[in-house]
Amino acid sequence: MLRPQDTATRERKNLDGVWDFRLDTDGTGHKERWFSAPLAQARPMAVPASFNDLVTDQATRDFFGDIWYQRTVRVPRGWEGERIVVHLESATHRATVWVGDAEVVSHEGGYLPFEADITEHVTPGEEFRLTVCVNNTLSFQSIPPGVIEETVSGPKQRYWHDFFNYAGLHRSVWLSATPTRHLEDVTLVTGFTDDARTTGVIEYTTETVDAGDLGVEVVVRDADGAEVARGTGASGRLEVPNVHAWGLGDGYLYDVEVRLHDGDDLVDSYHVKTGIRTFEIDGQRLLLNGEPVHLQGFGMHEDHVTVGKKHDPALMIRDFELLEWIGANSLRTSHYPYSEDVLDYADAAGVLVIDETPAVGLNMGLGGGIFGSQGYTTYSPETVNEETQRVHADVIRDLIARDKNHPSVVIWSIANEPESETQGAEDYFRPLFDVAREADPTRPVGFVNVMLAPHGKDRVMQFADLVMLNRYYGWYVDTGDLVAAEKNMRTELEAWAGDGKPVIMTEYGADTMPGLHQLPAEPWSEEYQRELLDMHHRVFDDIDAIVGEQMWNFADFATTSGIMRVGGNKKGAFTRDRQPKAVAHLLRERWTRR
Ligand code: GCB
Repeated sequence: MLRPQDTATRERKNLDGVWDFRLDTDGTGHKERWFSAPLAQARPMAVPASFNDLVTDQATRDFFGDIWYQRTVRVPRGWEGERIVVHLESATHRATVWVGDAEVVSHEGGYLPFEADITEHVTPGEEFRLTVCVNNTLSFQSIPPGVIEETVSGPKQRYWHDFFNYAGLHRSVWLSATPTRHLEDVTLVTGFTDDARTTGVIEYTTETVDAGDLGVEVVVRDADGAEVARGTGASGRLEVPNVHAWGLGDGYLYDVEVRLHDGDDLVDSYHVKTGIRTFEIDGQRLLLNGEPVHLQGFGMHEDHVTVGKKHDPALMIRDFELLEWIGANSLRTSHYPYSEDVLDYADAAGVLVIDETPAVGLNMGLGGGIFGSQGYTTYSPETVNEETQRVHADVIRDLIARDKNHPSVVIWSIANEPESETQGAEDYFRPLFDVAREADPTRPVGFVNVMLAPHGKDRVMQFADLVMLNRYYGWYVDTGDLVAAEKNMRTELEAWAGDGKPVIMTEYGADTMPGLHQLPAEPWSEEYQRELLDMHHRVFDDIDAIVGEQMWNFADFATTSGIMRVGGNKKGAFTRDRQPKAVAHLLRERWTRR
């Protein structure tokens, strides 16, 4: 699947705006065929957006079940003879789509795109009714998992991840036209011919549909539009002389145009922007273009006031401006794949990305106190089981299929803080690492380890190319005692360092109420957050194997309500409206100095 694009042979029409919307509170929508008529009792709803924080009543905000969206769409009259596709960038967590009365696609997974060929259901120049039934219920067979529990006030959705279960159509919806004989996929792998990295290499493979007798041509242009390489054939290897390598803060991109042609006639054209770089693990170092690199930055969230998980270019730009201001060179898409626009931006800005699946909360042990639920076994036939594993494998493949060509993406994280200290964990994860490596043999694969499975107890890290750790010394353990925190953390990190793999601290931090000042510093104060980070940095600087530090979190974010959270998670370096806490200045001093 290729993302819709406007090219010499393709066109797209954006379907964002205000749609009709209705919660299916009685669960009757499918039976009553709500897709087959204008949606009754509809209210207006923004697309894209999470619906949850646009409303004022609790029942709607916390609703789980079927959520219906509908609008009419006119097919551009010039699209006669084209293949017409409806493409949804994100429907959280699953959706079914109808064109008129015809069901055209269903898709599982809330943060990755899907599409349907609707050519036979629509007529250029005419309107059709587009209905999307989004479902946001989490179960033990969804990624992320959840469960519905009966309570005295009725059924409640429970889950084990620490961010609010925002739902809806979170990213753009497109109608697009491609030629019937068309390109279906392009894969690029880049490198250099020589150690001096003067000549770049782009290896490409293409997939086409109904294009047996057509030629494939690939043209590479530099950032000024000058042609620098050209090749023919469905796959090949191109050399780019005097290459401008992609690097940190230097997101130099080449435009790779793939052309399907019938003699002199252009049949299809698709563009992929790529940077030419290598990224590899060498012992305990991460090498970008052969040079050691130290990751500094954040685990983030797609999370904003009012719009929830909506992708919004203005809010994205503010985030990247702050990342640049603070000297960050990397981010993790904690805890799900972000909008592709974010990766495009990271490509162009020269920011490194650890790209994560939505596999978060596969850990019933974490329930104790924090997320409020105990009493389940994580891996069992009734809970996270083979079906969950199959869904998880699909999401790994879909993530890699979507993001494989982004130079910014350097590491795959296949899960965040799963239970990883048991035999069940070992059995569950072993094949998933194979799935990731088969889908992309070029990038390191890892998962993010939780404090409950420290060095010596964890049984999954053996499969990973590198060690990624979330640790809360000085917060969830050794609370308020940074001396003990430092000692304990050093001991654990040194043990991990002894395993010979690079170590990235993918989370560390402390909840902090902006404006709360205390001397001596106490937990929750701005001073304590600074002291805690200072302590961590001192330890990181002493251990060579630590090649990355990503503070938790970039900004404060929404969570479920509970006694552990005050208006959401407050571990941000920035507030939820993207203003710096004191710690942001500390990070800026450290990261702009390096
Ligand atoms: C973690 C999780 C993250 C939480 C964080 C916290 O380890 O990975 O999702 O938000 O801790 O603040 O508790």
